[in-house]
Amino acid sequence: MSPPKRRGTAKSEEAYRSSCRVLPGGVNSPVRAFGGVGGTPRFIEKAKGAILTDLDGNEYIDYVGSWGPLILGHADDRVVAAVSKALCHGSSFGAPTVRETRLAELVIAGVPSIEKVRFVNSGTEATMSAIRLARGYTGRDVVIKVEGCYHGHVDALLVSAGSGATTFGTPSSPGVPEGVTSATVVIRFNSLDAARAVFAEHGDRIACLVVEPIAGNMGCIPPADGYLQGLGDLCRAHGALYILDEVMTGFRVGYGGAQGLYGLRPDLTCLGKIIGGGLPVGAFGGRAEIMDRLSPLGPVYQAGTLSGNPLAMAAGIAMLEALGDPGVYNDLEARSARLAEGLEQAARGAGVPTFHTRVGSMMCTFFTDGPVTDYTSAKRCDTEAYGRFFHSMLEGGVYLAPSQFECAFVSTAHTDELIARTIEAAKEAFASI
Ligand code: HOZ
Repeated sequence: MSPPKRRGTAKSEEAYRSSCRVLPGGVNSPVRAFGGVGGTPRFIEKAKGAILTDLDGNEYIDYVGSWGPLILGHADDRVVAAVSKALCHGSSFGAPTVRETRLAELVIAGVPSIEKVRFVNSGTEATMSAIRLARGYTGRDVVIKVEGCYHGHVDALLVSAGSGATTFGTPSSPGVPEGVTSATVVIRFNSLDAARAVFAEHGDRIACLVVEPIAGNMGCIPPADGYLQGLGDLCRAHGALYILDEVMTGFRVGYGGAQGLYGLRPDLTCLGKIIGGGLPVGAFGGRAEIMDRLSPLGPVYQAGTLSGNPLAMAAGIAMLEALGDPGVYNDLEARSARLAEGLEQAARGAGVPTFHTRVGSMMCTFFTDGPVTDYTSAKRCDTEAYGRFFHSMLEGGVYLAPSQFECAFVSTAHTDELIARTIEAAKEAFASI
């Protein structure tokens, strides 16, 4: 591949001016607006493999990968063929298809804690519905949420910690009624003591605890040894459901997700865009006895015209079939390790204080000397330094997340050459800040 083309940003700037006239903030999801790093978002024209091309014709090695799902890279031929074939037969029926059964079988085979699954359209829908199901199943209201974990824009989870460790949270966004978050308690990530305290005080009222097993929305923060097992034990001891939000980690850190990696057996699991090959999909699943409380078998209501959409199911089947080759994960691990080591050495070489985390093909460079183990330590990062690094990388043809508090994702399309080029760009970027 020839060096990334640099052609200015006039077309992206013009596109952004136009979009700002008709879309709030010019975007349909806030982080895309570059608010965390400054400057003008690049408008994407197309992508193939690991390369994004913007409207001006600039090419970037992409480590956002649509925020995680594109493990095979952009426009993977197998996924494109499956979606094209499905589209020729109709884009939506609002009636069952055998593709839904096939994708469910693949998900269940890959994630042993899931006996039955329901497909929805996004990770947000998955977590929202899993919480409703947990409340319906247990007949309890209280939800425990972990600080810094993000589960989509679900009202009950847009919540800031209360004044004490075991007090109920307060809304973190206008428009979320206090009545909704008043049944949510927020605890610190990686602190079993915090979880124990909440269960000790509210144990018989707790419907569920929801957590990202590897935090991916405050940068990438791995769980401390025994933390996730400890949360599961607490849930079991108090009759609460243990919900793992594997929207980012499912089929990413291994075919069995984080639960496969750490040997966990949650009651419910939320999955997202990965199982739709990058198309709009979410899913939640778990023990049959719990899932059967969903309508039409049970009383807990959940529905959607686009749920199990044929295009998304076709993409998901192609994706999971391709990921079924264990070689994929060995390959991803080797490439990701090379990149992470290269970035760490580049930062050290330039004398920039950073703390690096990685689990499989998701990773983060925190602009702090660390350690980063939870939301409080993540917030210590020098976000302005990250912004300078981000822009220097962009200029060098590398597209990172426009926020310090997101992960970098490696795909099978990131060749050795692209990784080497990324490390060279990082050396220059660290030196320049
Ligand atoms: N917060 C989302 C990623 N963790 C943003 C998704 C998007 O903007 O597409």
